[in-house]
Amino acid sequence: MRTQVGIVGAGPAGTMLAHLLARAGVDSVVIETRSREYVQERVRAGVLEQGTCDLMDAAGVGARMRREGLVHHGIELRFGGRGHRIDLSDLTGGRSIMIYPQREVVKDLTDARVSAGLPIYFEAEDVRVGDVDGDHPEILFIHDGFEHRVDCDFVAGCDGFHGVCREAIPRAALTIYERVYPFAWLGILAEVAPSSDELIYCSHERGFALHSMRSPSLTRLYLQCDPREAIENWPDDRIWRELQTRFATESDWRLAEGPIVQKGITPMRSFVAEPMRHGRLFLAGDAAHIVPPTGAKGLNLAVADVKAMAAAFAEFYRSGRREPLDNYSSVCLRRVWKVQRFSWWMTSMLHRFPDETPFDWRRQQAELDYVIGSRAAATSLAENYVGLPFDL
Ligand code: FAS
Ligand code: PHB
Repeated sequence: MRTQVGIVGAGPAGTMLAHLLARAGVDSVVIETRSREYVQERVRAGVLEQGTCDLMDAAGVGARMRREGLVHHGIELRFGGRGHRIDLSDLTGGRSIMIYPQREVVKDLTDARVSAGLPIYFEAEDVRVGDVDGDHPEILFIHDGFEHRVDCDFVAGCDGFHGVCREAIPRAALTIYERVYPFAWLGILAEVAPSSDELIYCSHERGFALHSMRSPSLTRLYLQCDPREAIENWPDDRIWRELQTRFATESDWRLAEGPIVQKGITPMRSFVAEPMRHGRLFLAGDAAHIVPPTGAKGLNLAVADVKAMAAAFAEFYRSGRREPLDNYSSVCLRRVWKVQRFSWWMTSMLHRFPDETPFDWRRQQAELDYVIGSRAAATSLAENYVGLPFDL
């Protein structure tokens, strides 16, 4: 088969790119290794930046998000047994965030793709990309036992950190920047109403903890743990005990507990592969970069990448201009590195590091105290958290 843009991966990056291209009249084919059910059930991100929500609206897929999502105008920083609200909307001229699970975003975009009868292949096997250096890139895969080849003008690598597209770029052509953190997040989904209306980022001497949510009846919680931890060592009662300890305040505030329906451990890293383009292969999202989830940026950064990529492809097919395509990597990386900085800063401020000294702990507490006491510092956190403008 032939198409203009072959898209590998049907996560947020791949499905958003396909949708934006379709609206611009650019043909694409999406190839995904997992089943539609798996991709739509995977528990991942939960926070959408204002810009992501605005793009969902503009792309005609925001209706359910607006109905079911939870708009938040602030977050709490909790340390020293006390909570301090950061008024995101007051500090950013009315911008906010939306709690709307990544899997719902992917479901909305996938439903739109399938409803439009546009090609998307789930459960593809042995996916390979070829001739990305040449003029005739192709994607090869097996589906329902048959070999398929997609001849394309361009390939979009939206296949995540463990995909095949970044690996198709000669190692000598890439510069890799990476920082692996000496801790991980143990995350749970609990069938209980959230204990707070907003997210709570908690710095505690035993480690970081985060209270988030998925709906008025589903709480999402994380606690910092050793990256070598096995989830089997964390029975439910141990998880709740540790969370209660870390979230405890001077008042009698307690975390509401309920049945844990999902638990897992996620490693933490900062990672960037430069450039995000090689020949006719363009990388987006986790295929090109990973941020520690402390800043709630992974999904939003993927969306920012494909917004730029879709515009560049649309301009190429409309006018033949190649400049936006040639500028794609540098345009994305300018935002990527600002988001890397913010995610690293939030992570470094809120987590305990095994090699830290008592000085580091006091410095971290002072940084938190500065953020809650300075409008300038709180504004810096807020404008990054709600999302930097796309056209920065
Ligand atoms: P994705 O990884 O989401 O999607 C890539 C897709 O490509 C997948 O569907 C995969 O099956 C498919 N694929 C892989 N190899 C392929 C191949 N060879 N051929 C075809 N398809 C292939 N971010 C946050 O902001 N907040 C969070 O709380 C958060 N939690 C996370 C928890 C976990 C366990 C993980 C792994 C990530 C988390 N993230 C979080 C980051 C996450 O949300 C990503 O940033 C986001 O999924 C990026 O989207 P994509 O770039 O589309 O990559
Ligand atoms: C989540 O709800 O999964 C979430 C929220 C904020 C973060 C990370 C994860 O910073």
